[in-house]
Amino acid sequence: MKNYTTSQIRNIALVGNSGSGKTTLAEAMLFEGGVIERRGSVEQGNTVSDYNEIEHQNKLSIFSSVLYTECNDVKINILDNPGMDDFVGATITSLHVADTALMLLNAQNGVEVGTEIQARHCERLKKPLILLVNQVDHDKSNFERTLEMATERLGKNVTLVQYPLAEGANFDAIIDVLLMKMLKYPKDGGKPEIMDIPASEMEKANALHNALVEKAAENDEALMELFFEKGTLTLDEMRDGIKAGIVHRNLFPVFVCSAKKNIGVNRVMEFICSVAPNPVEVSGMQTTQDEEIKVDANAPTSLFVFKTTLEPHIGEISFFKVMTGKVTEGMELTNNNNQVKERINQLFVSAGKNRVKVSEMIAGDIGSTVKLKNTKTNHTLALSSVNYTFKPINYPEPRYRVAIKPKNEADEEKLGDALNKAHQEDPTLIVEHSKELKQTIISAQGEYQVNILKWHLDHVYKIETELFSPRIPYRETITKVAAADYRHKKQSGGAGQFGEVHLVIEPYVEGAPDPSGFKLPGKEIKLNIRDKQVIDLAWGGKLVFYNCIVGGAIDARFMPSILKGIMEKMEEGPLTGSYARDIRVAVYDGKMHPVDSNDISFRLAGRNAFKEAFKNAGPKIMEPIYEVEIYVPSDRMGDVMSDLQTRRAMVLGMSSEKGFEKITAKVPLAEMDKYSTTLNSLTQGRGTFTMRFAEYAQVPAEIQAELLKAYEEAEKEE
Ligand SMILES: Nc1nc2c(ncn2[C@@H]2O[C@H](COP(=O)(O)OP(=O)(O)OP(=O)(O)O)[C@@H](O)[C@H]2O)c(=O)[nH]1
Ligand SMILES: [Mg+2]
Repeated sequence: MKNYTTSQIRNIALVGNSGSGKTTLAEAMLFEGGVIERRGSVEQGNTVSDYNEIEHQNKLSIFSSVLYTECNDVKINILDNPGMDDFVGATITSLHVADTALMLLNAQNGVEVGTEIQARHCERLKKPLILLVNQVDHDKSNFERTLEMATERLGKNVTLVQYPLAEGANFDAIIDVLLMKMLKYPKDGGKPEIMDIPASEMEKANALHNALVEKAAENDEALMELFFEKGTLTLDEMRDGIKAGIVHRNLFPVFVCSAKKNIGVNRVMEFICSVAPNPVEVSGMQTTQDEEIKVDANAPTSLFVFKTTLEPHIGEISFFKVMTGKVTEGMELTNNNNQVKERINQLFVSAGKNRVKVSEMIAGDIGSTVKLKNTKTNHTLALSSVNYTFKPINYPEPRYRVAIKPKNEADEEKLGDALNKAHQEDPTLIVEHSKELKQTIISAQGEYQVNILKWHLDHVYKIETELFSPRIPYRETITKVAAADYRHKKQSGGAGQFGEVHLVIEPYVEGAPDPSGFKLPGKEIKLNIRDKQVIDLAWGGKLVFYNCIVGGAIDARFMPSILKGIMEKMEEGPLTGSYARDIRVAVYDGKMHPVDSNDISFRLAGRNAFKEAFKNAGPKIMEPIYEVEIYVPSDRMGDVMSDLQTRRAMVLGMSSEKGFEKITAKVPLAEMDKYSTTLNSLTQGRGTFTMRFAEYAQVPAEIQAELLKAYEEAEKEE
């Protein structure tokens, strides 16, 4: 392979709804560029991009893949992504390093929910966008409607460059209003014959051409003046104007094709080469210091590692984008995230699982290397004169939780390892061993994603596992004042144990003054605060501990033991064993024994006094509440709303957004179990949602009763 300069590189991410034809298009692009000699198909499971067995079984993309092709002396790096929202992590990774997004619209369906979601990610990441209406050869193709929907969603920047002369089985010619030519394709696609536009289409083509000229001129004042002077622009002038429009997202040009029949693909590639921005012409990447680093071949070498995969027989492959300078075989670089030196022994250009060895790569290019020991996704590798570190890629919050355990306890460690690797490959799979819930919890984007993980555990790692509903991280607290005295006494031969603690507890309220005393039924307690400790609990909330002992009833050296005992009970709450929070405790009296009092006696006395008081202090269970944003197609709104009603949801708002309704609601985590699956079936896969933790709130009385009962039964079993 030849060495390319930065201006000869284009980095394109393929995005679009699942089934729009991204993988099929990538295959045609590789074929057109001469990288492969035969085009495979998704049906036959022999495309370059979908090379994993699990992708063949499912007949869709699950991982993103890095591919390349060539056209007019330009190297196009293609990042083919899964369209399914469960794998959105892959798409976000690719968008992060791509300079332009090529968004496929399925001419059968127009703008679909995946289109919608991915358009939003492109918007957020400010990625230039080229639109490609695919499947125009399909009998259900409806180009006009697709265009209308795209304009409705993306606005007036959507600008036609091409339209099909005929759709469906007769699709073999494209009117190109940038070239002002008709491209007529042979039966099996490939290179078109360039012809004059037929007279019958001339009026329409002229009108669209003028609209395109105007749009191109809009982005450049000099061009605008030229346009007013001459009434038109040359092809090169238009290309400059269109490029400026694309870079600033003021222009989303529309192309048409049939990826399957290889009609129109060649022309899109040519447009990418001649008009789409090269890596220097778009914004750079942010560092952890919020500095922007633009692609620059003349600066000292730095690379950003955006993805790692595990390949059988090879091990870990690290994919990177060269941000500055160039990388050469054998170069020694420093990992700026952990200061470890890494040697780049081999450099590869990838086309799916096929790799071509190269000796160097210039800024802007995308490549891979193997056997980096201490470098992971999101790390920066650079020459020692470079001191910045690139910001890690930001992924959406998880929306699906599940608990996992090995069927065979001996596999515990092996499972931990495998899950760790899975997280490396897909950062949206988050694994946590929760000490609190005593479960290993996987947080993910959806059930489908977890099923794919399970398949890998079964077939690749050969670990049998069980998935089940995860516990909810409840919290316990109190709602009123209560006191308790507890005497711990033990005399069984030898040394005895003795400790007595009198304490009073009340709810902690932010900003409330320290208590001076309490009037309780039949009892008045006066408090004389000698010491106060405010403890920020690791699980949220506070514990305030007052030492109010007078007259040496309990030695100061036993106060830490009492606090330790209370903390033990806070960690394993008296109601259901969940963490307790937001409580003030005042120890105001007690008794000691000159010989038998020791640490353990006071720990137990403190713990049991606290437990007793807690039970009389109007104890309440609190549950995590999430703020959920749901996007639903308008016609499914009713079903989604009635389902929410069964989930104790509090709807906060509703708004319409371009054919979709957005519902914002607060929903208890306990009611969100498998919500992504339910929403999928309620909307035939057209709905989507995000969720993030909002607050803890008291559970309703009937649910508290159920939880208490369940805990008692579980305790009995143990
Ligand atoms: N008729 C027709 N079918 C197409 C065309 N492009 C793709 N298909 C078919 O549509 C289906 C989905 O194509 P893929 O290329 O897997 O779509 P994708 O966008 O990669 O899908 P995901 O990987 O799930 O995101 C396959 O059966 C393809 O053969 C096309 O231009 N015309
Ligand atoms: Mg695909």
